[in-house]
Amino acid sequence: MKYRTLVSAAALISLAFAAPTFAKPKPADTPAVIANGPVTPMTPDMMPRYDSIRPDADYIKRVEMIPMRDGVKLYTVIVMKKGTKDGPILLSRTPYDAKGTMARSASQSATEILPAMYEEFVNDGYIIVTQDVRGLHGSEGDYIMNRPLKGKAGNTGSDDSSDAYDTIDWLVKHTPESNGKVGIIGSSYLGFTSLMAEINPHPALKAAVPQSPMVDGWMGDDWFHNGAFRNNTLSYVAGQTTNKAEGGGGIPEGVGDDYSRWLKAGSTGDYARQWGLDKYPFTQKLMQNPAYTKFWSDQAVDKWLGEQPLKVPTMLVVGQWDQEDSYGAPAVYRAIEPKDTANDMVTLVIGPWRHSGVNHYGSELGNLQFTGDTAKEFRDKYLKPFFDHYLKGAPDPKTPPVLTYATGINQWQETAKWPMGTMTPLYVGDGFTASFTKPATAGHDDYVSDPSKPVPYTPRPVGFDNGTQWKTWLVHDQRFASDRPDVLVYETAALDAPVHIMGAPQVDLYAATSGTDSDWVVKIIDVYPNTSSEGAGQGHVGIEMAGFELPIGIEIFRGRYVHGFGTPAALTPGRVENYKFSLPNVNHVFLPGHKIMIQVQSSLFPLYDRNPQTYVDNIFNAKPADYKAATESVYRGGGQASAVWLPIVQ
Ligand code: PG9
Repeated sequence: MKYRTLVSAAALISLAFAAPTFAKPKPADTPAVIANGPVTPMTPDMMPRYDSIRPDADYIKRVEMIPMRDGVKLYTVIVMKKGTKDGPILLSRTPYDAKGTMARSASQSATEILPAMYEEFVNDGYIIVTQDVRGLHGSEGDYIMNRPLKGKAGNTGSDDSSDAYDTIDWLVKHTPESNGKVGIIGSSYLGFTSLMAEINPHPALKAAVPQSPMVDGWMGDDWFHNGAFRNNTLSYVAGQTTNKAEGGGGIPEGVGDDYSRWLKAGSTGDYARQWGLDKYPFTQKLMQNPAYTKFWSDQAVDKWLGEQPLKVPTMLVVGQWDQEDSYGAPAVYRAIEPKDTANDMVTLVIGPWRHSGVNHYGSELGNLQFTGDTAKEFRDKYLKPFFDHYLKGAPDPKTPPVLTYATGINQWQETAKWPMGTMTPLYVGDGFTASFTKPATAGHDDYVSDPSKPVPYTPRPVGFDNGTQWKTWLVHDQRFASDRPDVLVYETAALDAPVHIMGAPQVDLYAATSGTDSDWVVKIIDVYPNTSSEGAGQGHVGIEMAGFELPIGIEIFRGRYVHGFGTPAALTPGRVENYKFSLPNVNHVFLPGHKIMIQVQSSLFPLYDRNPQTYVDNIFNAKPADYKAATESVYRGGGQASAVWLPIVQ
């Protein structure tokens, strides 16, 4: 009423002051009004939801809040084809949004809403279940990054082991379409939750496939590698541990080259403070634990599994060029394989993949092309038969103890154990040669490592959020680094016979610095012949491979830990130290005509934080004045013969 009164008074006033008089609208101008028609009420128009699963959908989807033993309920999405019965359950437990994972597209087809890796399974009567881990997305409770096992690292409550147990218990009791058997699978963080389910496992858990699992975040999975910190993870922490209702997106840095942005920021702590990332509890834990403290050693999942009886058939999967978690699967394999006395419960798989590549399209990686979709080949020929046997009672597929894809000759190989081969030193020699013969003379080669001009880990512009660059940097041609004066390059003569390695090359570096701390980066590289004839039929793309420097392994080691990961100490300027560390596990054949190259440098930026090269208590908080150029010396021959020891089978 009030609104109408106001309007009529205003109308009268305006009419009184209006200059021209308006002609009365003729009847034809007036829109036709249906007299005496139904009066449509002005009621609210919002629908509570759209029922996206139509009657003709080929699947059913249920969303359950499954209660854990402490009362916390976890958001769980269950999808199966209509008509499923006696179906095995394939479970994944994720920090990356179960709801979104199980709705890849808006479709009436199960294979279109599910991640591609499930196609073979859901079409064969499997029940696909994905659950948000405690405290994230749809699940209740508080979130702790990689929540430690109860009784470890100060955790006195539930963990991903008991949450998996309670989830499986509920699923087998409340999913009438299931056959009561459960498998668990997942990559990266989901590899971690898969492993956690194997500790005090529920009796219905019959098989596990942890892929690129996060196992030891300091040694070599995600957060650090041998003590060097991985800068890209700070935005991950913000994305993962910001209240989901507030978005939790990436850091608002804008566009541009991460190399210059991080260099300008100073230390990693400076960068964190600049962007407010130091406020995040987990970032604070990272920065409070730069060394291998109990915070880290108490969370080493391989140690936990090594303390447990082996109860669940396990297939550990990792990519040969896994840029995020190359450490975990081989570490767990080393820990549990000795318990597999019949050699039929634990399998290690190393495929020609990037991180999580096993669940995607595996026919190529960067410039490399393989024999076909190696990921689907693996899923069809090995992964599904493995689950079918344990979850559906299918015949034993005789899954091999070790399955690796021999790059270079591009073929799957099954072996009884891992690693294979005989450790053989490839020495760095004078004249920047590399040879299996120990150098006759002793000496050293020097370079100046300047923290103001660190070696990029991939050609600039660097974009941590550039997915293609991030997924392929470990197979990027290393010629962008070879010509730098702060990269030492040693190479063999062209091989006259294949050199086949199956295992983890071991760095055996004798080096000194004029500073009081230093990082050492070592790469083993397959150098393609400088002709374009190489390529046809060898699984790579022709001319681009002429002279290509393909990394077969790259790793970093923070020098302060040379005498113990838990006991960092300043280096003595000029004193030669012996650095021993592992490169990733590989199956690779260096073909005749190729050369084997070793590169040595002291930074891999901005992926890894810069070492100021003067010893400070905590590099996260290094000051600008701490960053000093240093002369680095790599020793060869005599009693200090630097080498990379290769696991040669042929
Ligand atoms: N490997 C992924 C990751 C973990 C932590 C930091 C950055 C990346 C992952 O678990 O998905």
